[in-house]
Amino acid sequence: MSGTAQIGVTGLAVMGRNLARNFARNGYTVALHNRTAARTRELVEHFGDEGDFVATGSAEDFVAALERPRRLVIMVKAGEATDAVIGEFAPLLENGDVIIDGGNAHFEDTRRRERELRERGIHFVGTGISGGEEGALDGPSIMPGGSEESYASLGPMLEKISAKAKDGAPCVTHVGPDGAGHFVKMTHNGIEYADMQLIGEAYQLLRDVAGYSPARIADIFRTWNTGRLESYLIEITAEVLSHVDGATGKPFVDVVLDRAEQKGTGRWTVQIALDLGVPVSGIAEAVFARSVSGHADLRDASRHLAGPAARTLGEDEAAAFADRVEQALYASKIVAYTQGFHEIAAGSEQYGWNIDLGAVASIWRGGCIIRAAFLDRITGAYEARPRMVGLLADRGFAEEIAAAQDDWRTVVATAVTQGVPTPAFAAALAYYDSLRAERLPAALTQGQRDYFGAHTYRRTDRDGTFHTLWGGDRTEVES
Ligand code: 2AM
Repeated sequence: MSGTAQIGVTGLAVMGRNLARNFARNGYTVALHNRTAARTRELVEHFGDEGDFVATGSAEDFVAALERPRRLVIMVKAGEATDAVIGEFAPLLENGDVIIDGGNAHFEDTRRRERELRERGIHFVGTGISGGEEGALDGPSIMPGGSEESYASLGPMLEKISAKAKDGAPCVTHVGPDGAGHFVKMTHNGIEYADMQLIGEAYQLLRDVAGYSPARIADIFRTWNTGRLESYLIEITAEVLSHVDGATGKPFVDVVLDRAEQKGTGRWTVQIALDLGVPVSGIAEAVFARSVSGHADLRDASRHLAGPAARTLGEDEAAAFADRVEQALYASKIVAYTQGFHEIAAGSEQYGWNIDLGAVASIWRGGCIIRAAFLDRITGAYEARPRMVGLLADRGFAEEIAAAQDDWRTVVATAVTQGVPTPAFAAALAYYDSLRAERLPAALTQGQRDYFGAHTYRRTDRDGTFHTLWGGDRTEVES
């Protein structure tokens, strides 16, 4: 016999609870399950009036409560717990049932789980869910992987509970098979790391070079948020910078310990980029910047390492500099997204996912943290040229960067001469200049490799592989 619940959620900590409530508020009957029964009871006690819930105790009761094909969402901490829960439920499921993993799983784990369950006739949908607790409840950005067939049964429900972009479009798309959804969620977080680091560097420059107070910088971010930089992150930056600490009366940003963590997805984005050979220098610098911030031992050096003489700008100069920082931030942001989308394209190629990059940009417009106005432009650029390698191949973005580049260079140069660390701005600019360069010193690198290790080289003027007899008469031999 089949139950009546259209979806079930197991793992009812805050994310699972809110996702279950979101489904129920949208008219679905939701079966509930949690290892510890108290959480299930609490959900029904506090939110039972929000919709139709079927509270269950045992794994068997949970599975029995679901209509077929069963749709079962797992919301537990990514890693061993996910495997434990799959191991508990899979034996109770039947052909065509769907397990959805909404945790932040590594896409390789998702690929493995999908393969194992497919062999047993069960669909496994690794799903990126972005937007935190609030998003889970009110509408997240959802990045599901898995089979076409599973999306046909699950997609309409996800579309209902997802965030909606300003034009009303649901922030969910079937990203691609097996691990594609979790891969895209990982890269989304990597891009987010870069975005946040770039904003942090802009703030530091306005503080240390322009000499502005946090409150004044908050006003600048508010102004920027009315233009092309409009995004959730710029908006909340203004809120954080204008907040005054209740206990001390100081700017909040001055009383927060300046050590950031770098967990899971940001680090994975860089690790996988190295495996795929994709240059994500801006994202990598963002991860490293957090790492540096966390090394109290290294930063002890702040007591004895010398910097340049301080120089303060006049009022007019400072205002002009602030405008330049906006240009630098925008140009660097285009580079960060270029690098992130390149990684998605490379993953798609490597694993045969056939990911629609424009669709990915469009589902980040609501629910998640990125939520930037210029995502529409990215979607448009990929619609025009689906095979485009990087956003800089798009004429519109290239023109904007060209217009920004003088200010971008001035800002990076100023940061260097004034001793303000801006690793992500500088990495983004170096990336741009590398793409622009007609010749790169890789030619010299190849020469060195051939000299010390006979690694051979190719020539610009004819085909073939060559080696120079460096130890002998330095003639060239074809190899
Ligand atoms: P709990 O309430 O019984 O601790 C986040 O930790 C969620 O994942 C919680 O709902 C938690 O259940 C659940 N969870 C964590 N590890 C688990 C496991 N090994 N098996 C089942 N549920 C687990």
